Amino acid sequence: MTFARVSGTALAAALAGMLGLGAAGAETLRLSHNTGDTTTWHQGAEKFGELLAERTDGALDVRVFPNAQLSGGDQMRQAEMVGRGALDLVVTSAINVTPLVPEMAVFSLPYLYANYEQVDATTQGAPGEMLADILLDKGIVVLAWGENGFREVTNNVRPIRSPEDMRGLNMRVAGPMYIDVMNALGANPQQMQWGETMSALQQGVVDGQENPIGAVIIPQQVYEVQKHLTAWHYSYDPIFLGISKAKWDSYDADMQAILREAAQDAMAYQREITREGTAQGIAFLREQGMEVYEPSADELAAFRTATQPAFDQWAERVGPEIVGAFQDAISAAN
Ligand code: X2X
Repeated sequence: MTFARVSGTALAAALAGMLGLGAAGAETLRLSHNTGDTTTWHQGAEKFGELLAERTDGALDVRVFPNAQLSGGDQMRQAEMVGRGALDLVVTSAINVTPLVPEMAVFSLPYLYANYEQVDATTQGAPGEMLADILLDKGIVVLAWGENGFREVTNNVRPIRSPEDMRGLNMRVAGPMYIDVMNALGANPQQMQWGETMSALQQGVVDGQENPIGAVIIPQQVYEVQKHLTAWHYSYDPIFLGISKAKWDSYDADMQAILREAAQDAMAYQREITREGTAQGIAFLREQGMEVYEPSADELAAFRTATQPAFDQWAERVGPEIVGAFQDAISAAN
């Protein structure tokens, strides 16, 4: 019995196809993220691909898959998939990684941060490195930190001015820590994929949700289905651009340096456009007909007090060493 003869070139092309290599020997990496293709997450991911293609003369490029398509719509599964090499790259936010790495909840502890200087002192400094080290143990190399942002609450029932106003509201939340925060406020939290949230809001399955203005609320047009927004800044959520360690280890030091720099530049761009969108965001949302409430310092203090039990519970889960390192960097940045 004889096998059909295959030309060397055809065989190489077939192998290249199996390995994800393009015709010119270029490699296309797959990047998964869990928001729509209009968000700053997506823009940051696309920027990374552009910079990488440019700086490797086309040897490496990136295909971006939005809406958690590559993890069957499950936004929390992406990190685990990257960790075991089933995905090359991920852009996701810290809260989505908490089922795999509970310490990632540190960033989002209620009212941990008061401003962007404090944020940058942690995500762009040694505290961020502590988390990157833990993720490395799970097979994920963090290349750069970007921004989802300060999460603001929206709903269709009433303006939220005090913790009491949250009582009894059915709130969609992204992850486990927010369930405890919402419970502390007397709301009824329900964990749901972001991909299912817009229709749940539209149909009244839930009354409200919480997300950052510049990265998500505006680009995903949450204002079309929500009446009230309160800028309570109750929790900060960073994103990161990560690569599977298996993939990372397949490159030499020069290529790794290009990957890391392209990621750093892309996430710097992503943070910048997210902050710009957020700064202009409240005026824009009012133009769209939303009622936006900006709490006073005293009102913010009341929210902080009401969410303290969830802070304490999760600070314990994260551990004093990490929480302490974050708090020290935050005090130094004041
Ligand atoms: O699901 C959300 O709310 C989002 C998009 O902000 C996260 O990925 C945490």
